[in-house]
Amino acid sequence: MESKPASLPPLFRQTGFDSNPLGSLPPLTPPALPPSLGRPDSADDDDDDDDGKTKHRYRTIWISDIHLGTSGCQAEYLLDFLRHNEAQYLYLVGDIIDGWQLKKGWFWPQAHNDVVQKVLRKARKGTQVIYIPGNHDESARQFCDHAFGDILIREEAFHTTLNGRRLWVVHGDLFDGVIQHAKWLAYVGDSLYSLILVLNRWFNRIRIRMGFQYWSLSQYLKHQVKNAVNFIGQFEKVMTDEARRRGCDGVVCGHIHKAEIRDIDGVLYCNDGDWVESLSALVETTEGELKVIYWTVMRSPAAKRSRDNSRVAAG
Ligand SMILES: [Mn+2]
Repeated sequence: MESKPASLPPLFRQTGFDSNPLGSLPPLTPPALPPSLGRPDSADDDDDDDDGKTKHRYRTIWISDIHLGTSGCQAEYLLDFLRHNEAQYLYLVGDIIDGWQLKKGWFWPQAHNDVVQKVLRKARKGTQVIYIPGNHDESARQFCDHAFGDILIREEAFHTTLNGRRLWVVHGDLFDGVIQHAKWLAYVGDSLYSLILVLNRWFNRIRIRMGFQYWSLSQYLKHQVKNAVNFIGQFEKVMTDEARRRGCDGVVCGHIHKAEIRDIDGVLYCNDGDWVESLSALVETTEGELKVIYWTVMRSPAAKRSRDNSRVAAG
């Protein structure tokens, strides 16, 4: 049975799939991170000791589509996740800081800063952090193959799991262009869709008065929505085909904000989801098993405190 919702997956509204709507972003010096990041994060050290017992340990964690710098970013949940999960390898699979939005208007509450601090601190403490820029943080791509402190910046990476599976790690936006055209619909949300239904009635009333035939705007849009939903299937196919071409057993990507682990024609498709709505990560356990985890509940009072503080900062 088809269980796909009729409405467009919300993420399309978040990211769109524009190849480059703002043109090139101004170069950032130093690379891609706000200047306040240099300060010591001693406050953060305290949090860590709060609940050291509840930590989960993984071999690898992949997260992406955090969109720091936007109000949609669920930084407090991510912070809580980072506090309670450790790994030997941490991959940041693109759209970490949303340069597109920051360019339009600066939005940087404390919690967003804390996330960056937390990642830098993990890197310092021995986690191998690999940052693969996406389309919303594409200005960081100019620093590919450089290191930002302990963080390596790469356009793509290859990860070998404990049991020897070779995974191609990439954000995924570079393969949008191959796929489809109805990108404008990405911005159409549910409420806008309802508005369109109303407009459709008025539109046709006028058309008929002017002697034209009825033409369903809403039906046209529904058809476009179906194309957009279909986009996910095509995206998965293109990504796994590319992984195969690279001699890999699978791909790990983000970009479409839909966490998933699936075998597609013998190639493993893994998507680590996002931190705007699904609050998910992909992990490799210490036994080499891959799974998606959702972090939808805050675990500590410290996280709650930070959430309250960031509300003040944002408000
Ligand atoms: Mn993206």
